[in-house]
Amino acid sequence: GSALRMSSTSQVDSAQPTLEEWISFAEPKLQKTMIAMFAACKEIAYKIRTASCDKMACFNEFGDEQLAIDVLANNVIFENLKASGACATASSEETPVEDPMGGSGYSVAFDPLDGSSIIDTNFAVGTIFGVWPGDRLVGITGRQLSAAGMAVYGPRTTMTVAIEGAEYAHEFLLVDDFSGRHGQWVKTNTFSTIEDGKLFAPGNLRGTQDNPGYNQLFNYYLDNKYQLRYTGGMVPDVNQLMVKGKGIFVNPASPSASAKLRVLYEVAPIGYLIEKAGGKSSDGEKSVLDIPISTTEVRSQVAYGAVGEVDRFEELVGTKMYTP
Ligand code: P6P
Repeated sequence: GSALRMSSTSQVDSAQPTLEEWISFAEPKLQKTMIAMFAACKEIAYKIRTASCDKMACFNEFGDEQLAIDVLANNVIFENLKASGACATASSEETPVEDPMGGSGYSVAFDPLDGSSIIDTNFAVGTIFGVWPGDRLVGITGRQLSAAGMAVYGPRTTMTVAIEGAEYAHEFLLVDDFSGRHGQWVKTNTFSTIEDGKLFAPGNLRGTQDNPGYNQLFNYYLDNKYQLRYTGGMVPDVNQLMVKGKGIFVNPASPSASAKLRVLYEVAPIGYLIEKAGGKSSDGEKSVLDIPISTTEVRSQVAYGAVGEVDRFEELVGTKMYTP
């Protein structure tokens, strides 16, 4: 079936619920945790647009040196989670230890600013987060996730989330048009299907040199005239699969390039979003939601996207060159 699509993201009308209206079905502490993450990402979106970042640091409109934008984003998220009262533990890819948040209910692992190496080129970057019940973030898997989300700081600021108790993934737009809904997160899309389709985002091209299976997969895409869409920022590169409702994103490991992406902070939360949006995730042999998160350091190769496309990844690339 075709993905459920609401009106285009450029128009916002009163029929579309705000985040607070939409999320009212969820368990109260999960609501608080999610609302805290949306509030943090709204603040990060503003800081990114107003800070002029050179390679080392950022300077605000008054020329005061700010913390490097990803450290700043890190702090904003910790502060909002502490203020929520619903968060027991939080852990950031920037500071990968489990920090007590003083609350109770859920624990949040996040990558505050994924793709900070492409901020200076003004490419879209994002925030990735996963919400687990309880107070620990190791000895878990993605199967236990209560919710996950990723904010996309592009020409528009959007947040794609999935949450237990609701089917599919859901996109919210941060309204920034000085209308009556300025500053509100408003629901703009529902993502329910990712079809086999000629769109691919191939990470880690070094892997094609010493991973015969990846070479075969890459040639399959070329021979079948797939559209290549890859920015080097996983958040927009994955978000396009749900918005377009087709395609595949791969970041394979190979002898010359070991697995790069962290399971706790990136791979599992995005795997949850993709599977709730009707797609498939894989580490070459199984869903990324089944990768044991024994430490904050666990990394994995990934493929996300349409079932048939990910099946092909498992068939051609699999785990021949990489032991999960
Ligand atoms: P490569 C960004 O640093 C990141 O973590 C992901 O956002 C992105 O998909 C990946 O690394 C890019 O890796 O090897 O293609 O540059």
